[in-house]
Amino acid sequence: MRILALLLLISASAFSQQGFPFKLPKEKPTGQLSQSIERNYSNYSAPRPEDNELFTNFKYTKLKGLDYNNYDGTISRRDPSKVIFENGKYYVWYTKRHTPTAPVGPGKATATIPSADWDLAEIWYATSKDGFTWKEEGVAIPRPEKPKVGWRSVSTSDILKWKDKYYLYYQGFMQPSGQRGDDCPVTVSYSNSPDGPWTPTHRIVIPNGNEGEWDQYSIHDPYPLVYKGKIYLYYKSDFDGSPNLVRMQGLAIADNPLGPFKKHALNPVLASGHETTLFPFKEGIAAIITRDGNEHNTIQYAKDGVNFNLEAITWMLPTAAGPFIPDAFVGDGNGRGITWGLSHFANYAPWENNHSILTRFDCDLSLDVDDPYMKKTGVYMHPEVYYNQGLNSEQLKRIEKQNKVTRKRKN
Ligand code: AAL
Repeated sequence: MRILALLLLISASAFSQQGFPFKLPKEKPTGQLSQSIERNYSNYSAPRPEDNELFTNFKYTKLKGLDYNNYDGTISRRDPSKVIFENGKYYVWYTKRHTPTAPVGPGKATATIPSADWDLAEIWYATSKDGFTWKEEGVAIPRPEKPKVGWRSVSTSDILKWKDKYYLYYQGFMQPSGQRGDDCPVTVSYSNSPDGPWTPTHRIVIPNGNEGEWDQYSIHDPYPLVYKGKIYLYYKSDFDGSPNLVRMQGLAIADNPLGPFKKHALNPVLASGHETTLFPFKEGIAAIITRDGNEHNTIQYAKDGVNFNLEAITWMLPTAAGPFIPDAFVGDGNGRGITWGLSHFANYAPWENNHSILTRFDCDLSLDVDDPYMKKTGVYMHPEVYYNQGLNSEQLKRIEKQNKVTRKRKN
């Protein structure tokens, strides 16, 4: 009986005699743990962020070589593709808008004046020797004539290399963005060389969902990877119809780059995120989740490319990131991760000059790099960064109202 009691005591808590150990155990301690400690061991690949391969900070560097017309809003570059390395240099594709004015909203848009930052846009590309200085090479995908898919705008592209051919997937707008919503399907062009010429299919390759389905209006941010010998193309849709749209990501899988793509039965496979960035990691797929949903500002991982779990919480994540993924199209179940890429800063100027700029980001989400500067959890921000998130006039009014109530109560 006494032996049994002793055994029970030992199994109830491995550290009950001395309390939680001073040296953080590398493995989950046996015995009863608080929910937080339990989660720290069971939800994350390591109990310390420094050892968590999917935790990182992000560092940003201004790009050299791209001109923005004095940032007057007439030139915008945004939504970079993945970066690939071909012919001794890095390549990136992106949405470029070069219009007489900045966007004016759907009510005032015309055949030449854009409604949104990505309206009346084309897909351009640039190359670089070092990833910091970029040379704009020219247009890859111009807008086709009406009524072909993308006649109003082509935007938000991403690249796939498959059997020595190149495929650019992109959003094809048939109306100014914002007319009903940000509605479009996805189309594809292909080429024998990253320098083009590109042959448009003029076909919708990822169609909108049926009426009443979550992705009935928009297929955004097409993001192809090669995984398990197939093309895994992730995409976003915005839905729910409320002014605060819900954004989630789906997955469509194909054996052939021109389709047919079959939407996954478990769609949406990611409940959070916007312009989601994915890359092969170990035997699965990792995702950088920004902005939208309960799990924004996290990095997630799906061992099977479908069922994602939260692996790290971080901040200042790159918006619409297109990383350099050396093994994006290998699909051998041994993903090595990423260390840099391009992303964008939207709303770079006030509304009259509204446009976006491309930027470089660096990180350590790689199994082959160990950069301690990327693993710090306490990053210093100048107080001005906080004050820039100031209260608006409506909020100030609300506070004044509350003050009045409080003052009355005291009297
Ligand atoms: C971004 C992307 C898509 C949208 C628009 C341009 O947030 O999700 O590309 O259509 O904005």
